[in-house]
Amino acid sequence: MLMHQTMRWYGPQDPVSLSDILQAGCAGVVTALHQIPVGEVWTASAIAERKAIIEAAGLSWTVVESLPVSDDIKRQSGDYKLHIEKYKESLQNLGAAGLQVITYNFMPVLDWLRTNVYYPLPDGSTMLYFNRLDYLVFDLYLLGRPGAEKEYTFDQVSAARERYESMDEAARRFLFSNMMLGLPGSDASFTAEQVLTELKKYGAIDAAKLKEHLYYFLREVVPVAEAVGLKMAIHPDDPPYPVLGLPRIMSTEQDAADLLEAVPSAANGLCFCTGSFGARADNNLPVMLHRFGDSVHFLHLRNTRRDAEGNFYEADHLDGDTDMVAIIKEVLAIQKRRGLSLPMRPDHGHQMLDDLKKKTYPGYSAIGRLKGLAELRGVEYALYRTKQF
Ligand code: DNO
Repeated sequence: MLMHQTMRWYGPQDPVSLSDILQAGCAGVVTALHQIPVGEVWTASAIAERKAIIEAAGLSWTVVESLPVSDDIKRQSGDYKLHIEKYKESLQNLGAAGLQVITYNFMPVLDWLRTNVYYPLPDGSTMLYFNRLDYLVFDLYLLGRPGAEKEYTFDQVSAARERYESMDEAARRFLFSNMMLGLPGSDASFTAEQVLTELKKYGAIDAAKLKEHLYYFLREVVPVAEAVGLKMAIHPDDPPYPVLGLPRIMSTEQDAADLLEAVPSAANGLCFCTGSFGARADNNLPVMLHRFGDSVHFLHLRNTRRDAEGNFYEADHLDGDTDMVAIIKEVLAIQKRRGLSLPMRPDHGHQMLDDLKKKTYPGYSAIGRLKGLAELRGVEYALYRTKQF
């Protein structure tokens, strides 16, 4: 059994069309109703409308990415109980429409973080990059987060100061807007004050508390998912450690084990993102995939390369620190054991060739992702044909 190949599609306004995705060899897309505000119900009609567009293009839609969890739910503040009820209603509607997997994350305030989403490679293509020193510049000087300097060494703060002073206004603005891309619905329109206000709301919430909130949420929604035939798949933190003073609770093997133990159910599982978990040297990805194989409902396959300073960049899918061949071998073994095809997407891609003339969502180029997908499926096919799993 081979993986169910998909690409993420951001909806009708995505510059990468359904036909592009079909031509890349995908059988389906993963998508979300981004137009519905976080916390509101995904109605049966809105789901049916999106499904019809996808199916008319010859593709299927079985995986939602993401059904977002509101910050109220993450903090257990304000309307969180109402949001949970609405989440359940969305799950019921999605299950009734035949969807199978729901991806979500539990990262406070910000989703993924990069310091440069157009980092140039020597061959002229570009990729996503996280530079630790630029991150410090953002935290200390662009955001000016109160108390941040206490979290870094004297040398780190002076290096960041030096870097900040060497940057002109345009470079500072560029860094700020790149860091803001992981804010839901933002495109650099957030001010430092607004971000600080959001961060402050998590002041009293540490990792243990956030885990409690996650498990509370799951105890509420997992029975509904189970009843309507859906599987919940949490996306790991990206990068996989605390950022900007915020707790992060899905970064390590232990975090994943805790989640599965806290709410044991076939409907409670993981979106195994090799790129996110892989940005941390103490995560051994083939070992983790082997351990959690029965609870993996969705795969994001991409690769990162780290250095000793804590920087990482998004490498080619078969390059980088994660042994992708070992991962795909394990996926084949899981699929055989469970008798199913796991949905996967080649997560992120470089911007290359004609991608460079288009404005796509950072990481979601057509050709760059197609290259990644083609390499991954080549590996899978070769291992499958030669029965190496
Ligand atoms: C980044 C994505 C994440 C992911 C969410 C899931 O490219 O992998 O934004 O969709 O964290 O909720």
